[in-house]
Amino acid sequence: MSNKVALLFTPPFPSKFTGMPIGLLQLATEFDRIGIETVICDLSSNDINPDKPEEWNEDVDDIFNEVKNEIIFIGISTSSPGLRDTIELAKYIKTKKHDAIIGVGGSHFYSIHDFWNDKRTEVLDFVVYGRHFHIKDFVNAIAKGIDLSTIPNLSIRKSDIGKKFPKQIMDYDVDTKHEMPFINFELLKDRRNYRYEGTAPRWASEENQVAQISTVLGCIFECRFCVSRSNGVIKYDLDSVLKRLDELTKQGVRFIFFDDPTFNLYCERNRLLLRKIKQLDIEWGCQSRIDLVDKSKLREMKEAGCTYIFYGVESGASKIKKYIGKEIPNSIIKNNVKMTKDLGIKVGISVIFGVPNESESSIQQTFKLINDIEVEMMLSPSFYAVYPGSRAEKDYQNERGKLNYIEGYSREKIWREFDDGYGACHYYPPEYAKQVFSRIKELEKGNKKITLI
Ligand code: B12
Ligand code: SF4
Repeated sequence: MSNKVALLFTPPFPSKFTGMPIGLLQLATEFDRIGIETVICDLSSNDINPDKPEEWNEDVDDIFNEVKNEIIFIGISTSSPGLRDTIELAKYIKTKKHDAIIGVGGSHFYSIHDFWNDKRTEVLDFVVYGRHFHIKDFVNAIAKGIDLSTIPNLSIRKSDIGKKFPKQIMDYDVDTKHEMPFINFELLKDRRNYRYEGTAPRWASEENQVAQISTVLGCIFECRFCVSRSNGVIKYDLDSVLKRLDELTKQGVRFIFFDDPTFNLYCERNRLLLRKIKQLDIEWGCQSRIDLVDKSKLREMKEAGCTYIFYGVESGASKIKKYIGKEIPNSIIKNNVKMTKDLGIKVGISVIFGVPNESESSIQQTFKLINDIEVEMMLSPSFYAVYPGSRAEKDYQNERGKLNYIEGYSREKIWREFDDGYGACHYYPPEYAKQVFSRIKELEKGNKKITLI
């Protein structure tokens, strides 16, 4: 190891789900590979209130007190709702280290290319656009002090706002073979926080044996609220995926969450993947579109060690399904949830409220669908959120004007009860969200088969 260190942060964010910061882990793995120490401070993984800086400043202080090596890089990874607190975090870091150069990347920048035009971003020094980013070249440039303007898809602030290197957005070449990068999960010091809301076996998280990977990035569907489509699809080359799975089990991993937007999409590839997973003697979970499973597929998944599937059900009302662009009939939903559970696989479903054309009747139809599913399942209520890059953003822009990417987002406590709630932009006020949530709690009380997550 050299005497240099890279500090990697996520902003404080009271997210309901404590997934791993995969982008940061990829960066850390590359720094580590060339002998540079890394410290990952995943403030999003703790249930920290961003509005109480004393709750997270202390964590940042500890890092600056403990780090002995020369800091050669400070980076923050953010989603759109985390942007405001990314700026707060960067400001705080600069009180600790005045000459810090802070770079940002992550999902917010999949579709935002005029980032510097906003004066509030002044505290940030460079930004990485999208996920088509050459990590190896970047890390090398940082280590050797090479001019970062040579790295594609990266934009650097010059001394004044507006004076910057021109953005260099490279389109993704669909024919390129994408090797799945190696991720060293051991660089994440404590994996106990990552329990996947009870879906990972407790022993696995307590013994740091959990991992989270995506074998495919992006999605071919285009549900109105979702940004997964906006940055193209990367299907990692299957041989490299299989190799990575071997390495993970050698690292001692015994539970994997496959965070592909929808795990069962590419049938033949998926079948080969399942065959491999079966040999590994691990438990795993995934998320999937519910119309992409059937009995034989579910059986294959179960036999390969699948213990949990999360389905995006969204609504029981056809007018909402039509609006969001996910028209899966209730009969398929009921049937496939039951089939999954009957095969011994735990089920979680997400339902979405606050869609612009929501009505009393559509809410009731969703509640009815939930009650009609006659098996135990976990229920994750979500609230229609407008994120950059989605079709919802275009609607919003036409109807209400441009999204305010930094301050236009909800901060009230009630939004934390929903996935895609806190920190997002909504069509409805928090009072409405409160009413909806109290009805969901009533539903839970009256239905012993559901557990809210
Ligand atoms: C894993 C995941 C999570 C995990 C971990 C998130 C994290 N911090 O990494 C958990 C479960 C915590 C999570 C939570 C949330 N998520 Co999420 N999540 C994902 C998921 C499934 C995969 C993301 C991923 O790891 N991609 C792979 C990595 C390699 O890509 P990447 O992070 O973009 O990193 C690349 C580059 O951006 C770059 N990079 C990234 N960070 C940095 C930093 C620096 C300094 C540099 C130089 C480069 C760099 O390097 C990487 C390699 O190219 C995506 C959906 C998808 N399949 O893409 C949604 C997604 C990113 N999540 C989303 C949302 C909305 C959320 C939540 C807001 C939900 C909620 N309300 O609670 C929270 C926000 C949490 C937060 N901290 O801000 C949206 C983001 C929309 C948006 N415009 O921001 C997505 C796209 C899902 C969707 N379809 O809408 N999420
Ligand atoms: S909601 Fe699911 S199916 Fe729809 S676009 Fe997003 S990832 Fe794809």
